[in-house]
Formats: sequence, C-alpha cells, structure tokens
Amino acid sequence: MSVVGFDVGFQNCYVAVARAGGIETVANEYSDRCTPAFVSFGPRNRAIGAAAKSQVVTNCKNTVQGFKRFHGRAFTDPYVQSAKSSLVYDLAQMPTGTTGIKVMYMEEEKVFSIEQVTGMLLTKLKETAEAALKKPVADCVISVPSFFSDAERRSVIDAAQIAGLNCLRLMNETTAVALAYGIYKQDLPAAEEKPRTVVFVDVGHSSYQVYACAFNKGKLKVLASAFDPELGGKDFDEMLVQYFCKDFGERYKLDVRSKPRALVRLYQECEKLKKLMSANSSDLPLNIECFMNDIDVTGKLNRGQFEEMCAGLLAKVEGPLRSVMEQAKLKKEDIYAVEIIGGASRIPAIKERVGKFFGKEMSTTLNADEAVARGCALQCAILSPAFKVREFSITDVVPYPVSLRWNSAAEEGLSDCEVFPKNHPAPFSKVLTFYRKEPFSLEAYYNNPKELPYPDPTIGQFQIQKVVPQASGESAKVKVKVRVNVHGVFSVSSASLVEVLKSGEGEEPMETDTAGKDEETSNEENKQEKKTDQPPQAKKPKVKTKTVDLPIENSLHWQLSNDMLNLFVENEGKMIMQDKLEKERNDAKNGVEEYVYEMRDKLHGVLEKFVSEEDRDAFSLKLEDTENWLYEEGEDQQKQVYIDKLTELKKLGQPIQERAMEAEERPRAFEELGKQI
Ligand code: ATP
Ligand code: K
Ligand code: MG
Repeated sequence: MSVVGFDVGFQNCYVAVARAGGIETVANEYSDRCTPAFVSFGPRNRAIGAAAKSQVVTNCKNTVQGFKRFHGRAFTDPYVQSAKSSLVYDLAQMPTGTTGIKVMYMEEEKVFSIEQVTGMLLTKLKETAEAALKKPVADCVISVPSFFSDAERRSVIDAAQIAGLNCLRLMNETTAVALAYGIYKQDLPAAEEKPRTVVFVDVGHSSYQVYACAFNKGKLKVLASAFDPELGGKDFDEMLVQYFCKDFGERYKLDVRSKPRALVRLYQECEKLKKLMSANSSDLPLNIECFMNDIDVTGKLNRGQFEEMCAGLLAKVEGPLRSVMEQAKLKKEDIYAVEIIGGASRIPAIKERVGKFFGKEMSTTLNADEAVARGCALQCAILSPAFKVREFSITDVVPYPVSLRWNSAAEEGLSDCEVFPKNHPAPFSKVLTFYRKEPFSLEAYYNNPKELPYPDPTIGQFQIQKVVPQASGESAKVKVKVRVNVHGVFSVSSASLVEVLKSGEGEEPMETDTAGKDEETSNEENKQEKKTDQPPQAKKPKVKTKTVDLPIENSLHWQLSNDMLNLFVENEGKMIMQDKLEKERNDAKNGVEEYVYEMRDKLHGVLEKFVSEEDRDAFSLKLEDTENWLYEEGEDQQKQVYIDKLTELKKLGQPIQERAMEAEERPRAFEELGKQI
C-alpha cells in the first residue's frame, strides 16, 4: 500500500509521501513541489499541471483552471453561473444537470464532467507520487475545504476513483494542517490536563478557513470551524484586474475584457504584482508588451493604494475569526497560538488583521504551502497498517447541522429531527429507532440553508425497504444507523428489523414514533459502543428478538451513477493511453531532429576525418532533406515513420561513428599494451 497525501488546491496542488525518512513533499517532473491546478486540451493530447499552465495564454479557450468549486453543483447553481462570466473557457450542462466544461480535444468539441477534470489533475498528481515512490500508488488521503457539502465531497471521491485512486479519507484541509502541527509536538498537555488551544487560519486562492482545535498528548479535537468560501487571493487579483482594466480603458482606450488572451495575461501580471507588493511598499510597475492591438501598456501601483481598493475584502477577515471564538466559547487569553498558512496569508494586510484580532503575533511554524499535503500524508500513514506512526486521534466536526425528515407512522404529516448539530464530533454513528409496518423513507437535509455556501440543502433520500409488521400485526421495531463517515459524508449506513420472537408477560413495545431518540452512539474513532437503551416503556419486557438486515435504497443529491462513473474510469484510461502514445510519438520525432543536428555538427567537426568527402556530402544532403521534411510533410507523422527515418539516417551515420570510435580506442589499446610490457 502507498502512503500519499494530496492537497488539491484551487490554484496549487501538493503531493506528500511517507518514506523511511518521514513525510516528504515531493517535486514534479519540473523539480517543482507545486503543481498548478490546470488542465489543457489539445488536438492530440492533454497537458496537465505546469505544462497546462504554460498554455494558458496560447490555448486559453481549452485551458481549464479554477474548477475546484464546481464539484457537486448544478450548472444552474448561482456560483457556477457567476463564475462563468469570468472564465475564458466554456462551461456546459451535463445530461444529469451538473457542471461540465466544454473544450476542443482531439479536434472535436467535448464536454467533460467536473469529476473527470479533477480526475485528470489527480492522474497527474498520482504520477508525481509514483515517480517519487517508484511504485504504483492507489491508497491516499485527499484534502477538501472544510465547508464542502456532501455533494461536493462525493464528487471529489468520484474524481479520485476516475484517477484510479483509493481515497482512504477525504480530509478537511484545516484538519490536515492541525494534524501536521500536533503530531510532532512533544510538549502537549497530558490527557487529563487542560488542552492547548490553537487557531489555524488558511487563506488560499479561493477561500478562507478558520479552525479552533484543542490538543492533548496524542489527540486533537476540532472545537469549531468558520469560513468565508468567497475570500482568497483570487479576489485580490480581481480587484487589481478591475483597476487596470479601467486604467487601460481610460489611458489607452482598450477594452481588455473583449480579448480573452489579453485578459488572461492581465490576470497573470496582476497576480505577480500582488505578490511583489507583499514584500515591497513602494510604487511598483506593471508592464505588458504587445498587450492588445500591438500596444505596450504600463501602469503602477503601491501597497497603500492596493490596500485601499481592497478595503472591502480586508473587512471580511474578522468575521470568521470572531465566529470561531464564539462557537467554541473561547476568550483570546485561551489561545496558545495562531498558526497561519495558505499563499494569500502572505498579504501583509491580512496578517495584520488576524494579528490585531488576537492581539498576538502569528506563528508560522508550519510550511504555509505544504502543510495541507503533509497532514494528508500523515493521516494516510496513520491509516496504513504498513507504517509505524505515533498514535494520534483526530476528532473533526460537522460543518453544518444535518436533519432527517420522514412521514410519521401515525400519519400526522412530516416529522423531523436534527441528527447532527453544527460542530458535532465526526466521524460519528448514531442509531435511531422507528416503529413501522411498512417500508418508509428518510430525507436528509441541511437544516440551516442560510449558513450553507451552497444553494440546495438536500443531502439525499434513503428508502428503508422490506419492513413488515410483527407476527402479531403490530408495528415492527426498525433500527436505523445514521452516520457522518471519515469523508465527512452523511449516510444512512444500515437498517435492521428487530423481530420479536417471544414476548414476556404481555408487555409489548408500544406503537410510538420515537424516532430521533439516540439509542446507541458510537464514535468510529475509538469504536466504543455506548449503550443507553431507552425502550418506549418504563419496565423492561423479557423478549427474545432476532435482527434482520434491511436493504436501503439511496438517492443522493447529484450522485454520479455507477454506469457513468465506470464510463469515466474507462475514458480516463483511454486518455492516459493517448497521452502516452502522443509522448512516444513526440519523443520519436525529437529523436530524428536531435540526430540531424548532432550529425550535422559532427560531420564538420569530430567526424570529418573518418568520412570521404563524397560520403560526407551525400550524408549532409540527406540530413538537410530530413530537416526540411520535419517542417513539412514530416511535421505530423506516426511514431513508426520517425523511427524508420532515424534508422535510415543511422545506416549512413553509424559506420562513420564506428570508425571514429575505433580510432579512439586504438591508441588506448596500445597504451594498455605498453603498460603490460
Ligand atoms: P484554495 O486553498 O482556495 O483551494 P490554494 O490552496 O490553491 O487555494 P494557495 O496555494 O494556498 O491556494 O494560495 C495561492 C494564493 O496565494 C494565490 O492567490 C497567490 O497569488 C497567493 N500568494 C502566494 N504568494 C503570495 C505573496 N507572496 N503575496 C501575496 N499573495 C500570495
Ligand atoms: K494549496
Ligand atoms: Mg489551499
């Protein structure tokens, strides 16, 4: 099994692996530990990561970025619709109603689902991990924002499956950071002591997350979470882009937004400028050559002006900090440290505001870019039986309160009950009891739509099937287990019918609708089962019972069908193969080109003495012909054509090289001989 953690960021992805030396963030084929979350589509192949990002200007319509937040969302979702206008590539509606992207791939218009696109990105990250570990990778832990809803989480799990990954846990980004912080700390308070409270702040490209966590030796417990899913580095870029669009409009009479390519370049330059301003408060230039209509543009800005135009964004920093403190009932004195991570946390004004709120300096003991991936790899190591890691238990929280709704047996209409309140520990299972004579259905939903950064509060429907009355005709007792699993996903995980075989002294369970009472609770973390039996009657009847498992039919919000998922898995395999073939074809072509250049140089250099003038001229001519051919007819050929071409050239080159080699070997052989004598 492999131990790998993936931080799939809105902009930047990181891969961490466990090796003998410990947890390590690994570099991709460009020796970069950061892989951009970009996928680019071409006439013959895909480019993913850095290779895709480099096409963002030249192939802007088919280079996809900023798609992380489209998971589990309808195409008509206001978030998707408002993002659409700022994207250079096209979105499309999937037949199921979810969000897809529309691009030209293999010279055809194609629509890929968001699961497929993230699947492609994960394929790349998986390859990076495989190259580092020198073995196949499947088992892994993947991060998601703590504010992701069930539909978003299930969509990411599907993406992992498309990439051939077995996601052992979807881990909340901030929880991963907390684990990366806590596991190496030797001086945490003992179990019975007052825990150490640390606040984690992550300001990424798209979002802002705040967690309050309590640490004791060997464990971490999340106390509360708060977030602003609409505050991140990209919003600061947006302010700059707006400013310069207006500025260039006035000074150069350019309509930047009318030219996607120019707009993409402006975004790139504005992001660079933003980063420069973090380190420098003086006036900084922004220059773009041949920006539009052959015009070079220049502009300038300083940090003071930048902060002024971002005042509205900066004002949003405090809310989640305050919220987390209130939810966890913490006072500022209770906070041991505030750890800040995420690329945009480098913006001085953000750090300043967080610092001012807590009245203390930020700690930056964690790597601001890699902590999420490292935390995920640590969690994967903990889950792996093959790896020895310090015991560390993690209790996360439920981000939004979850309720169940059902038709009551007494036909009094709908009943409902909150099964997991906000900040309830997770993962967690509960058992609910119903008294029914026939199959019934439960509907799970988020009961506080106002705080949900997602338009639809539906989680899913769960049909409890094959429910029959007891032999006596009374309602049967049905136990239903509901849980929030390790991925933070809610489900009705099992149901069973308790058949009464023989009841004692006429005391039969009453037909009541007592659902919602927790009969048993079990925290999956420590697998403790706490029994707090509360039968509907005061006196315990002596009854013999038999439990029969009941089938459950799920209908989950925006869940991909199995058929669809299998098709996507198959298609990803085909696209990987196509990319591989295209790479081999390109390598073969490059092989011809390199040989032409190498031989041309050498024929007039080191090899000159070993070839007759006549042969040399003939070979030179052949090389020149081949070079021309490469630019014309040979530009786009099958791999075998290039291989044959190279073989043909080598027939002429090889004998010359052999003669040269022999000549070189001869004196050396004499030398050897000389030594022996
Ligand atoms: P998310 O967490 O929202 O999914 P992400 O993980 O991809 O996104 P990060 O890599 O944490 O995001 O941060 C990227 C953001 O940080 C970008 O907006 C980038 O411009 C910004 N950033 C990076 N370095 C600096 C800097 N020195 N000054 C200002 N901003 C910076
Ligand atoms: K990241
Ligand atoms: Mg991030």
